[in-house]
Parts: sequence; C-alpha cells; structure tokens
Amino acid sequence: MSSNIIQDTAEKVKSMVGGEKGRKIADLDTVTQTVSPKDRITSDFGVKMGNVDEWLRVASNDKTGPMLLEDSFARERIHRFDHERIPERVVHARGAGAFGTFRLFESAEDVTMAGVLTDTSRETPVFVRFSTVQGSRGSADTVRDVRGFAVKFYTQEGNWDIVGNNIPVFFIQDSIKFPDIVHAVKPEPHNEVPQAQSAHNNFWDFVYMHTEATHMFMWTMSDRAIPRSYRMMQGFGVNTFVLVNKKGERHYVKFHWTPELGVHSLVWDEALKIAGQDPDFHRKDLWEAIENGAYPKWKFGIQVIPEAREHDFDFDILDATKVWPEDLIPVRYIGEMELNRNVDEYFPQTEQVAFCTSHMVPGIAHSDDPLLQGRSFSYFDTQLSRLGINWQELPINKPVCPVMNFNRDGQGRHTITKGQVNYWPNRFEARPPASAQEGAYIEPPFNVQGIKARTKSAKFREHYNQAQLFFNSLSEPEKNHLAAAFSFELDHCDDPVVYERMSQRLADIDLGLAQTVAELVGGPKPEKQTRPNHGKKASKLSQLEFPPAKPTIASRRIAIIIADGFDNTVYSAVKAAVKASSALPFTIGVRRSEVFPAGASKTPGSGVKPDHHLEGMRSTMFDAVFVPGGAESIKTLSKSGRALHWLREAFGHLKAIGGTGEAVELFKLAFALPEIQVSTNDQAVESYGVVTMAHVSPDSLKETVTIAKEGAGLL
Ligand code: HDD
Repeated sequence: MSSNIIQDTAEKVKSMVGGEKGRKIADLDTVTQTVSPKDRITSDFGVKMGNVDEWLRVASNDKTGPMLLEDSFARERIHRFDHERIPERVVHARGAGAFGTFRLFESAEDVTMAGVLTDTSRETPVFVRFSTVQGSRGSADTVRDVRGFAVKFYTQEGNWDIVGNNIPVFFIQDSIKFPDIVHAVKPEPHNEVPQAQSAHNNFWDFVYMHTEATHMFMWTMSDRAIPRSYRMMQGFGVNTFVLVNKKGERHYVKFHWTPELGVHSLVWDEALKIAGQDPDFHRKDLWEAIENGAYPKWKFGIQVIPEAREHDFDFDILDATKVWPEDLIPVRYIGEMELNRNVDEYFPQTEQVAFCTSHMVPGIAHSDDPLLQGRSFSYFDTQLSRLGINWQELPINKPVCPVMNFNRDGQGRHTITKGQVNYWPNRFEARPPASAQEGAYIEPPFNVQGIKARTKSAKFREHYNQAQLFFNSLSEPEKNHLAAAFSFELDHCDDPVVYERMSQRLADIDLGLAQTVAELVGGPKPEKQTRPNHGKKASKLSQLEFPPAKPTIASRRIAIIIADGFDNTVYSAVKAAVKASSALPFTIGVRRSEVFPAGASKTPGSGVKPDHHLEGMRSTMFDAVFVPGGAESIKTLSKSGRALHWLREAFGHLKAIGGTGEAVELFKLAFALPEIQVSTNDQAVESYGVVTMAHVSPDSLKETVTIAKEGAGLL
C-alpha cells in the first residue's frame, strides 16, 4: 500500500519490453497463446482428451444406444459453444480494427499539458476500430452510412479515446435524442426491414421532424457516406472538447484525422454491387494493405478556440451539428498516426475493444457540448451489457500504465490484488491521491452560471445555414451525386407523407436540388426557394480538396485481363511496373486454369495461371483495368459478353482503363462512344480516362509502363 504509485508508473513504463511503440503489443503478448496443430487437445481444465468426435454413449457394433450426461468433455464443448455470442454493439456493430502508432511532430504545449500531445519524443501505441453505424454485425461494408473512426491511445498517463466518425457533424444536438434517431434509422420494428440502410420511411420521417438533422443528412447523402476504403476517409472527433495547459488555461478544440492517401469514394452503383459481391470489401482492404506493408497514415490536427472567444461566432461552438469552418479556424496539424499491425484474433480484440468518450488524460477535458456529456454516460453503460463489469480488465482495454484502486470483484474479475485492505484512507501509510504536479487528473476550475432548465443557447435553434454552406461548397459532380442519393432514398419510402414533405424540405436548402429530387420521387415540385440561400461557401468541405499527399497508386488493385494469345511482353512489363509501384496486380483470365501467351507452345507450365476468372471477380473489385494486346486474345474477349460488361462497367464507374495493340479495337467495341479518342500509332492517347497505344515498340513499351505505373494519372 505504501508504494509510490507515480514512481512505479515511471519504472514500469521504462521496463516494458518492445520499446515505446511496442508497449501495448508486448502487454498483449503476456496473454496471447499460439496454438500449434501439433498440440494435443485438452479440456478447459487441462486434461488431454482421447476422443473429440463421439459423445460417450451406451453402444455396440449393432446398436447405438443413448448418450451419457456423464460425458463432461462433450458437455463442456456444447456449453462453451452455446455461449459464444455476446450482444452486438447497439450501433456500430460491424467493424474492423488494427494496431498502430501515434507520433507527434509539433508540441501543443501552448494549449495542453497532455503528454501525448506535447512530448515529441514519444511513440504512443494505438488501436483503431472503423465501423458502419446502422447495420448488424453481419451486414455489408459498402452501404450508404456514416463510418465510425474510434481511436484508443494507450498513453503513459492512461487511455485516451477519440470516438469519432468520418463526418464532422451529427444528427442531433442533445444526447437525450439518441435512442430516437437510432430507432428511426435502424430496421423498422414491425418487420425488421431494411438492413443497414437509411432508405426507409422512419428515418426520413425522423429527420423531417428534427430540423437539427438537416446539416448531417446533407453529409450522409454526399459521397462521404460511401468511402472507397477506410484508409481513404477523414476522421473527426465531432464533439467539442477542452484542452488545458500547464497554466490552467482552457481552449476549445475539435480533433481531425486527414488521410495521406486522400479522400476517395465509390460511386453508388459500385457500392450497391460490392455489397453483394464482396460484403467484406472494406475489412479486407484494410487487412490486405497492412499485410502488404502499405500502412495507412493520417495526419492529426486540432482546431483551437481560446475560451474567451467562445461566443464570437454566429453558431454555438458546442453544437455538434455545426462544423468550425476551416477558413475561420484553421486546422493545426501536429501529429501522425500509422496503422501497421492486424489483430491476431477478431473477437478478443476488435469485438471486445470498448471505447468511451470519457476516457481522457490530464490536459484533455469535457466541454459543455450537450451531446458529448450524454455520450460519456452511454459508453460506460453499454459496456456492461456487452462485456460485463470487468470490461476494463480485458487485455485490449487495459492501459499500459499501472492501475491501482479499490474497485473490486464483480463477474469475470481476474486481477489478483495482494494486500490486506481495500479502502482508503487506511492505517497503512496510504498516500493521498496525487496532485496535478504528480500527474493527477484535476478538473480545472470553471465558472458555471445559469438557470436549471431543459434548454440550450439560442444559437442551437438555427439549423439551415451550414446545410446550405455545405451544399454551396460542393463541386458539380458531388452535387449531382447528392441529388441522386436523395432520389434513391426517398424512392424507397412508400409513405407519401414522407417523400412529399422531404421534397419540400430540400427547398429550404436549394431550389434546384429540391426540384430535381421532387420530380424523380414523385413529390410536389417546389416553385420557390423557401429560405434564401446565403450564397456562402467554405473551403475543405468538398472532398475534392483532400487529394493524396503525393500522387500514388500504392495499394491500389489493378486488373490485367487476358485470354489465350495475349501479348506477353506487355503483360509482363505492366505487371512488373504495377508491382514496382507497390500496387497490386491481379491477372483476370477467361478461366483460372493456365492461359497461354501468343506464340507459346501451350505445354502445361508455359502459360500464366490467373488469380481469378472473369465470372469470379467483377470490375467493381478493382481501381483500374489494363488489357494487353494479342490478336487471338482480343478476338476471344470481343466475343465474351462478360469481358465487354467488365470494361463497360469499369468505364461507367470512372476507373482508369488502359490497353495496347489490338485492345484498342476491343475498347472501340466496348465503349461505342464516338467521342472517345483512341491511339492509331505508338503514341499514347488519353481520352475519358481510357489510355490507348495502338502499336507497341520497345521505346513505347517504356511509356506504357510509365502509364501503367501512374494508373493513367487518374487514381
Ligand atoms: Fe456513439 C458506439 C461515434 C453519438 C452511444 N459511437 C460508437 C462508435 C463510434 C461512435 C465510432 C463505435 C465505437 C467502437 O468501435 O466500439 N457516437 C459517435 C459519434 C457521435 C456519437 C461521432 C456524435 C458525436 N453515441 C452518440 C450518442 C450516444 C452514443 C449521442 C448516446 C447518448 N455509441 C453509443 C453507444 C455505443 C456507440 C451505444 C455502441 C457501442 C459502444 O458505444 O461501445 O454507447
């Protein structure tokens, strides 16, 4: 009891193996077992089992008699199996997680005393879980939805969680409304339909009734809600937090994650198809990238407003349905996160990880954001029904610094604490709780005044300005996608009250948008803008303003289509070039068994064994398509409906497409668009994202390879 906890912390932290960044992994290693197929199977109580295939029963060669309850081995297996499932998360049930490292390149000590945000020599281990919100654990990845972006920092001062999303605002302002919005967006109660979609009456009825949701539904109808990859989306803390520095000064803060690969989305038709073709698309994408060493990275930024400036804006900075426009409050990028290790087992790590907005370390604090305060109750509470009272002890949730307190017992407790007392103060020289100087979490004094009432500041009542700001700031294609998304969603609502009212509501934002949608979904076409558009725009709302840090095709999936008689020189050169750029080439053949190049003897072993065949994988799984020439190969592909569909679909989804030699003819046939220019010689021509080269000479081969490497410059 008399041990000095502060000193203990420092010593334990120093002595952890694996260095700073390996600290959490080293900690997990203490509970990780590697099971070898050579190990003998035992019961849970360690006894080797002699037979794991047959239940003990009364039987003979000619008679199979009743089974015996006495077989505790068999009962143990069934008993364990019966209880494998735990309740899935009530929201964000489907997710994928990975480990990584957070590094700080600029100290934020002017605004906070948090070690993780001030000590540039540290590498803080993190665990990140990405998720969809609406669907259940087995739903598809590419549905139209908000994505969760939850980060757990295992800092030397304890765990800090930023439980964020890929969209910077939220549907509601007050956490008391959370059960309603979640009930409304989840499958309807009478028939549990639809799964993982907001395209139904109840959701659109809810957001119509809650004008505060207007800004958020503009974001969820935008391309942000159908990301290409978890690795290509921004993350936001969404809520307003407080940073406190050593002088005790408070600053309001919003947290940002900006991906190195840029922000990219699928197109809706792709998203719909992938949901059926590969429901695990995002999960696999993250896994594959990490396994291939293409570690995803995000810059970490803060937007900071000094406490004294809280009321200087025309919106309330504590309102989670509002962004802090970056033109007003620039993002200061101070750190970087890299994800570099996949989980060893999904359930104990990704499923059992428990994030809580109230997990904060000294220097980071709650603001009076009414959504945040309710959240901080909810996250703690929900872990009880998911994981039980001792959820903090689960290896993935345990901090890397020592834990010492008198919380005891409860179901599933497995820490064994030695000592005679379990209360404080006590007769054994118990030290008092630490002071701020010793690293304690002390709430900075804060003057609170007001009347006790169920109300919020007047600025919370304005719900449209930023919805218009967002719409005005989008590019034309993004606006078109938005209109298409509303039209899809409202078409799925069969109660006229819902789609008619919503058609009207859109006229509060933009008349053109409202008219396009109303016409398509059969709502009354609004004649005039019901709320004048202020005409303002802001930067960094359109995702086109987040290109990759540097152009790259690293980790992108490139399909190379071949049939017998393909041009092997081009095929091999392009494949090698794609690999050299750290992208992933996939050979797609007319069949998966060997395909032979032009002039080959067709003896087994002389051809190429494709990774997939045209029916097994569709164009939706790839970022770009390349077709090498070869007269016989192109003849076969030209006659294949599936091959033509592949190319047309890739073209329709705006993929980069390239081809050489006879492939030019295949493209003319597939795209049949007179506007598309194609090459007629050994010069590369790019038109509508299709790059062609009709003749390949040794010199031009080099150019083909460059084009292949740059993914036609379109990725
Ligand atoms: Fe929440 C999970 C993000 C509002 C209550 N939320 C959850 C997760 C994320 C978010 C990323 C998944 C964490 C994981 O991977 O385990 N939630 C948000 C954001 C919000 C938000 C960005 C708005 C700023 N949430 C919110 C409110 C409440 C909740 C207002 C309740 C008052 N959220 C929960 C929850 C969940 C959850 C029910 C389900 C599983 C869990 O917490 O651990 O407690």
